[in-house]
Amino acid sequence: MRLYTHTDLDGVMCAVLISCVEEIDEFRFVDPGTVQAGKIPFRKSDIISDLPFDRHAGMWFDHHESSRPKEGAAFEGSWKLAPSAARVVYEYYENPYLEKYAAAVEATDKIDSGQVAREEAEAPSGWFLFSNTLETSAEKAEDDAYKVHVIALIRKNPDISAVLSDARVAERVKNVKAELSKFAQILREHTVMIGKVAYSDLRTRPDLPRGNNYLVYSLFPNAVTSVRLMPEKEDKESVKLSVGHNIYGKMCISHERNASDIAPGAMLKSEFDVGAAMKKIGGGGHRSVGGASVKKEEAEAIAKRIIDAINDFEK
Ligand SMILES: [Mn+2]
Repeated sequence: MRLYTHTDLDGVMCAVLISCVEEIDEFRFVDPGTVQAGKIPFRKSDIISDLPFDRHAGMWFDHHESSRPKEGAAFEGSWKLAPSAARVVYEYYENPYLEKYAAAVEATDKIDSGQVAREEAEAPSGWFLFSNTLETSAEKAEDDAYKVHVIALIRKNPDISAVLSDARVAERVKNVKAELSKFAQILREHTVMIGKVAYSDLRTRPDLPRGNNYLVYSLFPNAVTSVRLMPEKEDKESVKLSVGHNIYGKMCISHERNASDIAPGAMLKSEFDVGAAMKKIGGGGHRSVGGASVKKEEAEAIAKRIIDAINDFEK
């Protein structure tokens, strides 16, 4: 059997769990878009995890709202609205043998649902640090081989300090840390606060090292929202616009804004609808995070308009 799984930590953890229970001969790491495009000739002996559904495969595990199956849809496997697909797999098999992976699944839940502490964003450790080693600027084949290696490693011993002390993992950890500190420095140099928005113009930095999306809120804790311009890798005539609300803002519903459980002065999570704003300019996303690809010459004006709209909304 072949397992098609996502390229991130959740995909890797699904592979760990499924390969303990099923006879998996081969792992393939793909992006959701590739499955959606119908480009993969799935067989009945294939399993899919943390990726969209394909009726040709034999079994499917997922947790994304966008893949929610229709009421009464028949398929082997499981879909649940859970913090991670690994959690869906774990609960589906209910196998005592998998219990030793409980802590790893819990860590995957947190990371896959974006619950990353402020300190972790700046100085990653444990499972979050490990998750950052999975996708690098290396060739895909090299990343894939690394994933196969760590799947075997975690299967043998899911203790994160043991995983991090493996030589191949440690090598990548060193690079991740170096890239993150370079990224932090560039972010500081190219970000300004405009009202309540942290605006990062990274268009002149095609050499941008890998970082993470949480770091900006750690460096600019007063930002309600971040707006970022970045060079588009494939299309030199376009610029990537990303908008996201501060993930450390307190969640609350409008009419509960004065609720007593929210400390005075605590930052509230913005309710400005990012996805809707991005849709208007040809992009998309969720309520709290989204993006669009915009023409190079219009990028700055569009970014400024969005920033004004957010600041107006926040008043
Ligand atoms: Mn996932």
